[in-house]
Amino acid sequence: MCLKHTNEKGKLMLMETPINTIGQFNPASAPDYLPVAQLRQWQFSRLSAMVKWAYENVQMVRARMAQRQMTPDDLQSLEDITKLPFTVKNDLRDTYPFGLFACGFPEVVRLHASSGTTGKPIVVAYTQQDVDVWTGLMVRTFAACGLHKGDVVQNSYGYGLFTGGLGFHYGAEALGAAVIPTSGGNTERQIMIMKDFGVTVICCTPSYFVHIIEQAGQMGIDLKKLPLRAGLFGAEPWTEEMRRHIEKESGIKAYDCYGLSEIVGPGVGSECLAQNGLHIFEDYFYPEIIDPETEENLPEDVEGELVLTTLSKWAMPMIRYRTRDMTRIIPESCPCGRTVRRIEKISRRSDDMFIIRGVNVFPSQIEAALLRVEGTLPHYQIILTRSKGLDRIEVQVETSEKNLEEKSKSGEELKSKISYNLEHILGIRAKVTLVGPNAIPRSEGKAKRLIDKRHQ
Ligand code: DLL
Repeated sequence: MCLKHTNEKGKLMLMETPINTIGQFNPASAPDYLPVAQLRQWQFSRLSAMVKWAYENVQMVRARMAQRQMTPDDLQSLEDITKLPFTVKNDLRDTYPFGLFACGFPEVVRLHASSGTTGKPIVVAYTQQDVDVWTGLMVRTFAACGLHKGDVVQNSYGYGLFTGGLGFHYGAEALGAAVIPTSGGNTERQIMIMKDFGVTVICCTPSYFVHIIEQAGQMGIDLKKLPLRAGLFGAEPWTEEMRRHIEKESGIKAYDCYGLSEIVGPGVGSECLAQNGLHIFEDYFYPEIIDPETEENLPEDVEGELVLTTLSKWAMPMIRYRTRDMTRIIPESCPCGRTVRRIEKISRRSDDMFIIRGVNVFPSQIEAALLRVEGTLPHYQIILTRSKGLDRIEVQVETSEKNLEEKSKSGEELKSKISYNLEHILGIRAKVTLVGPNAIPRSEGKAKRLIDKRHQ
């Protein structure tokens, strides 16, 4: 299945046979069903090549392995992966923008970006081969959820720097489906298109689909009467209760899809028709579960933080990336026959990142936005609510009594400066409320910045 390929720098790369020739995908022959022993062999040979590539081309990886007195030759088996150093989100921030790239232009043909922990985003890169592999992974995601050539896919994930839009788009086209690239927003128009174009599959965040359900109700449109039969939902945590609500109210099957920009975007893992855990496409991503405190590896079935290593990602290899997503590996085999292992639905994170309308937000970003504005006190609280299926964010900030006086010009100016900064840094609008000194409860330990009322 692999061809050897040498790039301009004379380095060895593994080339996969493309599986994304439009509409030619045969789900039964996907690596999802490889015998486990063969899968482990693939993983080991890809891991060895990937670590060598990263060691030779990414200064940070080389330095960290040197600290551990390691070279790629120390990897003698898959289990030896635990000897390798971790990578964390702040490594991407500290090397912003391109410090973790293993090759430059023209090999890099695509860039995406996602929220960092403060003002700057993190940047991720793809070679053409990486884009092709990603497309193949999305084809496998669609196939696992029962989609096929001829489906009409409305893609309401955001197009742009976010990986959701283009990731789902390329995959749907390669599957042989028709894609309608609606991107997010303008919900009435989305519903009109869904109805008039005979859409069979919707791809968006689960919270946005809940909003679509509500809006359709107000427009007098019964989604159950439309050809729509499946939704591929991800980019944020959602519960089994939410799945039941969606399926009951819209008459579709709701599938969970997982991924993150640092690793590839969507396409890291997906549910299958059994809707019981997400298969990780293990031939491309090696999963481990660790205790987030001790960093020790945990056995299958025990909940911990998911750590992923890319096994074929040439522009930006990721070695033992700490996702901060909490889950467990399900040890039982799946009735669908796939041999690639499943993780449980992701329920929470081990850090303070939250996701609102599909956008990742760290309280530290909000703090950075506030601190740029003179006249605010470093006391703030973030309140998340949900109304009519839409998430809303309010930032309460302490300021002086003077700014709170009725019709205070300085107060209004302050609010608009904060709103502008927040929108600029987060990319979403937040309601800003000014409160008086000491209005926000003080804490003796870690400040409680976030009050999430969305599930109340
Ligand atoms: O959210 C990629 C994606 C797009 C996945 C569309 C699925 C569908 P990021 O913006 O980098 O990438 O955010 C990644 O989102 O670490 C999780 O915390 C969260 N996340 C993604 N999918 C799920 C999911 C995309 N199915 C971060 N369930 C991840 C729970 C999810 N959390």
